Amino acid sequence: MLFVEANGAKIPAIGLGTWELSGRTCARVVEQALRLGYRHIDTAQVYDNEREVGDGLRASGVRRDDVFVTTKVWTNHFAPHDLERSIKESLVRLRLPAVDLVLLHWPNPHVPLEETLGALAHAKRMGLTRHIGVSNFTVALIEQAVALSGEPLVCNQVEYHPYLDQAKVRAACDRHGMALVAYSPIAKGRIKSDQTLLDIGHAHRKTPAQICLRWLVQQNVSAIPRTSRVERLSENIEIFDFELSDGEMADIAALASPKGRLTDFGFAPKWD
Ligand code: 1BO
Repeated sequence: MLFVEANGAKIPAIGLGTWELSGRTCARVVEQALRLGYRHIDTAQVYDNEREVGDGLRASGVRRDDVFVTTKVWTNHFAPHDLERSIKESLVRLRLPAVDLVLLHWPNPHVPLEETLGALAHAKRMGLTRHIGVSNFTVALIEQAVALSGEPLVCNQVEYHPYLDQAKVRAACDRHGMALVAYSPIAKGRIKSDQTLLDIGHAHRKTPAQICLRWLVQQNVSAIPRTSRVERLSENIEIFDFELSDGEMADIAALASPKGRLTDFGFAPKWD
């Protein structure tokens, strides 16, 4: 497994996303993923599955220290005391003394960012998490966050796949030594019948999903594909035995379109 190194963190290049996984399915998929070699699991308070992620982690038999666990604080807990309390509640649900990374899940313009980041840095100093970061932040918000944070921010987790150009956000992350972690990296399955990805996949004997994930990892991005199907877990991790050429990388980047974003909400920031 390759790692993406960022401001002191070593983030496995492929992780398991757990958005929309719940109950026994979630615990089973997490357990299987870890047995197959995944070492990075991504959850969030709002996914309502931290308990099952913890169950899967324990059932896998994989040593806790060998797994990079991320959770995210929902925006209604951004007031300083709430933030600390809610991280402690996440740890109780996960049944872990600390996680590897805590992210602010989305920007919240109603709470001063300085206060939320102050509380997040404090949570890190208290040992509740080894690293801190943000998610769904735009370039302007990254700049503000970096200037305000008392501890290094190790990543910005955003939607990223071949249909969505994230060059500006990637450049901002690079400038500040932060990793970009890609959610929805296979565009919620929309890539399955993409002719460009099928053609490139044919040349490498790989599926379009594997081509997408390889394209991300080759940009030093960490990707967290989600699946509820155990058979897909192996497919998503078998991407370290081939390399895309510069031309193939460019052909995949050219698939981006202004309508490529799949996850948007009324509370989302004005995207770059
Ligand atoms: C509302 C959740 C978006 C992806 O983490």
